[in-house]
Amino acid sequence: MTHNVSQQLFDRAKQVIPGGVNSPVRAFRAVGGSPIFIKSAQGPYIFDEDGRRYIELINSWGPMILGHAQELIQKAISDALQHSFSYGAPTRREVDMAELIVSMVPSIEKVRMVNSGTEATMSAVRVARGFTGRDKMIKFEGCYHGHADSFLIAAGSGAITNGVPDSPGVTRGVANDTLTAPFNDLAAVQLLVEANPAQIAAIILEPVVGNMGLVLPQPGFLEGLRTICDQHGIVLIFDEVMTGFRLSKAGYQGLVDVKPDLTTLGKIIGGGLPVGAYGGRADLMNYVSPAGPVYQAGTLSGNPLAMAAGLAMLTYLDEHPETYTTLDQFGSRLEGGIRAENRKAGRDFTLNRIGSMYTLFMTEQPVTNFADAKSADLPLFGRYFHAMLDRGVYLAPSQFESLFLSTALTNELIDEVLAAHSEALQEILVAA
Ligand code: HOZ
Repeated sequence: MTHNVSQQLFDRAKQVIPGGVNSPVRAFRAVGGSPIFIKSAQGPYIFDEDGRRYIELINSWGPMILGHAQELIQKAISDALQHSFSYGAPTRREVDMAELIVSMVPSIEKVRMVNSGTEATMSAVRVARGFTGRDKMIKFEGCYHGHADSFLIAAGSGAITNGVPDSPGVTRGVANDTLTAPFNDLAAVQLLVEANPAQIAAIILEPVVGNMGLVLPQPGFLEGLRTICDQHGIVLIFDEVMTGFRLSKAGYQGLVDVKPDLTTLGKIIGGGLPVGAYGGRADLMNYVSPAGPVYQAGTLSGNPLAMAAGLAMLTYLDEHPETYTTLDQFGSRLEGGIRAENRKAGRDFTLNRIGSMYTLFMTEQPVTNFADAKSADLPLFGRYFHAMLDRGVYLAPSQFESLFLSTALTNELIDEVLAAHSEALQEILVAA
């Protein structure tokens, strides 16, 4: 299908923006073809520059839990807008926001606002290092924690999509301090900890991974990590940039009996505006400047527009727990329908889902870690992606991402997605 205006914009973009995009996955390299350029979005729909409408299953990669341009959030931003856009000084909303986050997420006793998930994760690890006086950290293959140097080792999301899980430009020294283990492999973590006695400051993970496609923790994995951290004085960091306030009002940690020491949050707490935060145990957070010696700062931190949007969003979620039931019902209807269509087509593709997040992997083997995720048939995924796009469904342009549902969907729209899936499957499997 041709997208003339998008193609013209992409041609112009490539002259002045590296690869024509401001974030690599958007370039469609993993699925072939040229990216569609977005003009606007409303509720469950997103519209491209060529005037086409799509059902939205990316939702700004997570934050649009209530759908696009939600009135409540629009109003909060427009009210805040009247009073200027940035002060670089403390405001009432930041206090309200911190109090709300602390009340919603039991493991967070103090919280610091930043501007992105990347800032949140790099700052959280710095706190862990400052607090423990140790240099090393353990991350998991295929987990993605933003693009700070120390995380670009065996990284997921755009890094794997574009084939650079270990980015050039990261010094050997930094890389040496990042140890990696396969996700869900407690024994591997234990070995790393024993081989590096009293040297590991932090273990960081997405407790539910969204960045190698959706991968769930196996029973006992998070509990085991908690025990190892307690035994060895290691700071356990949950990166809930994607799952925070999406899977429950306390994030994924609200659904399990494991509390991290620090939690990182991102775009969701800005209702889609550029925000991040890190928070956790007060003794750890009191290490952050100016309370303590670990430096971290930012003029735009706690930006009034972002705080207004985030406060409106989180207040709504706090007061409307039925949101999570609705999201899960949509997820369940979609999962049931996709599985049924797959069976009809004779291909039992793996579908991982929790609540409103899911990934359909183009493999029939279970996906519990990065190696499993990489066994997916990527060319087949590329054809599926385009077959869905042609039928008006906007999916993430990479196998190694999660999809996100919003409450703006309806059962009828889910059924439209299922009809598109059925046709897409026939098209790509006939061609295969
Ligand atoms: N790494 C992001 C999703 N996991 C992609 C962000 C974007 O391109 O907007």
